[in-house]
Amino acid sequence: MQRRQFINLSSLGLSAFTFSSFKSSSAIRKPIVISTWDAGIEANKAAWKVLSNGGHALDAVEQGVMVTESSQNCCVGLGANPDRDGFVTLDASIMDHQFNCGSVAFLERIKHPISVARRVMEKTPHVMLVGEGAQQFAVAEGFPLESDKLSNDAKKAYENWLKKSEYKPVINIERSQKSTAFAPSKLENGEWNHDTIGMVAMDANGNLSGSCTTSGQGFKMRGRVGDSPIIGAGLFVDNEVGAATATGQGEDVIRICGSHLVVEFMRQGLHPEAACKKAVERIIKAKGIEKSKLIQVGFIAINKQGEYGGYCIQKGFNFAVCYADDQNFLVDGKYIL
Ligand code: SD4
Repeated sequence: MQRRQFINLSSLGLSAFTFSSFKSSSAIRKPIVISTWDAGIEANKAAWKVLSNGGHALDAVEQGVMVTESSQNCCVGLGANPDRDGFVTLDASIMDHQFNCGSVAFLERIKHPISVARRVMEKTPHVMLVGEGAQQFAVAEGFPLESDKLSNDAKKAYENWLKKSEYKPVINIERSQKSTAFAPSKLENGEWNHDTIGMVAMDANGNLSGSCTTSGQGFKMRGRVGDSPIIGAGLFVDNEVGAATATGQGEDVIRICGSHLVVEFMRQGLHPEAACKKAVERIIKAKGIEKSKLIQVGFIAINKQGEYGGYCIQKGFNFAVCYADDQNFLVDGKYIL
């Protein structure tokens, strides 16, 4: 790191972090589910149904994000923006409390990649299937092959994008127009960029699980895979410690094995929010402040005490927290830059 950058980081207090600055959210709180962005509110409701009936965290995180995969107003699933060749390709991962995990990447024409990821975990000797092979497996497992037609919004966005064909991820695109002015999920010209939901939960038995599903970044290169299906990057669960998931610029999450790093920071005793903050700092340190200003990455995490937290590079990230029938609310992620 250059000296100037180091000085900047120091002046921002990045290297002077103290645990005491993070208050515990409460004593042991379970069940609990948290998920990225404001689409997380609806997803949490489905997850909470499972958790509040004594169900397993694994079922909760699958059913929770399936809501988002099906949603017409959210670009996680098949209605999302295509890659630059005009195809929607999906990535997803799931992990339980015993280090079992499964993922799919570069999957086309399947409505619920998260459920295919779970089947990979439960029915194959592998962790990850991609592309054609993942699709073949899904079809063999009874998942219907959906149309490859783009949704109306995505078609418009793609036609618009083709005019310049510039790959320019837009930060905080995931936030809905309703929630805040600074980050509309749909741009005025009808363009969508990328969208993801990551969810981590602890059930009444104290077991943790997590899920992450995405259409990846809009207008990406064909074959591009982000962090979401990469265990340790977009998602990680260690039932002794906690669980974490990531959103934002996947390449930068992969570079630092982000979600695994967050869990390891929690293992060292950090509160989930502090752990997320340190992982964000790691990205900024690696990338430098100026380049970091151009991207967004957000992490969320829970620990075995049912404490939760999130942190991001810059203003605009939020996450949904649910731990009771009448407690499902959005939290603005604290940010560094
Ligand atoms: C990716 N991390 O494919 C995902 C995108 C994302 O909110 O999280 N969008 O890089």
